[in-house]
Amino acid sequence: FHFPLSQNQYTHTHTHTHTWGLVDKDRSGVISDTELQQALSNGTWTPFNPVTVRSVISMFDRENKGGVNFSEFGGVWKYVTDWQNIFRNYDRDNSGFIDKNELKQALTGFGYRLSDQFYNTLIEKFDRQRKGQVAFDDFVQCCIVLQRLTDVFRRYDTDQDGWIQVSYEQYLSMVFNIV
Ligand SMILES: [Ca+2]
Ligand SMILES: [Ca+2]
Ligand SMILES: [Ca+2]
Repeated sequence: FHFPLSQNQYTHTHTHTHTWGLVDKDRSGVISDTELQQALSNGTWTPFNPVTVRSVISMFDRENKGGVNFSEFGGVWKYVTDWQNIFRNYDRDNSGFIDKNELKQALTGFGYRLSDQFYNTLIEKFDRQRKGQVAFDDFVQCCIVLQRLTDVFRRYDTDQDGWIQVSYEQYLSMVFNIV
């Protein structure tokens, strides 16, 4: 299973002084969700998905301060840039959106084995703009959620046969790990 990105890869990154100065608008020393959201573009005129912003910030925010400091921001920026490259790579027709077939190629490339029917479900769930395909921010959110759910599943699927049997309380714990 080869998922391309995990937050651990980004703990040691070089700093991005220039970008930092532009993004930390109120010069508080912490980049908030709103500041990061304003700095990011999904390639359309709609605001960047706030849920994706929250997911990314919380991945790098080590002290639970609701934002990232200068050194953590280096990781955030590299993470987003890497996703942009992946997105461009799989957006084969350069439409600025990932359609179902492109999503299939991307996720298959990451090691997921999912049915055609499930790709419809994914598009339906993450396509905020109702275009039948996903923009950059929604694509990233889709991948983050899939990875999170898969990680939890795999923790229970100790024999790795793709099946788990869980009790009611185990189920609740699983869900609590995710929500
Ligand atoms: Ca700030
Ligand atoms: Ca496309
Ligand atoms: Ca199993």
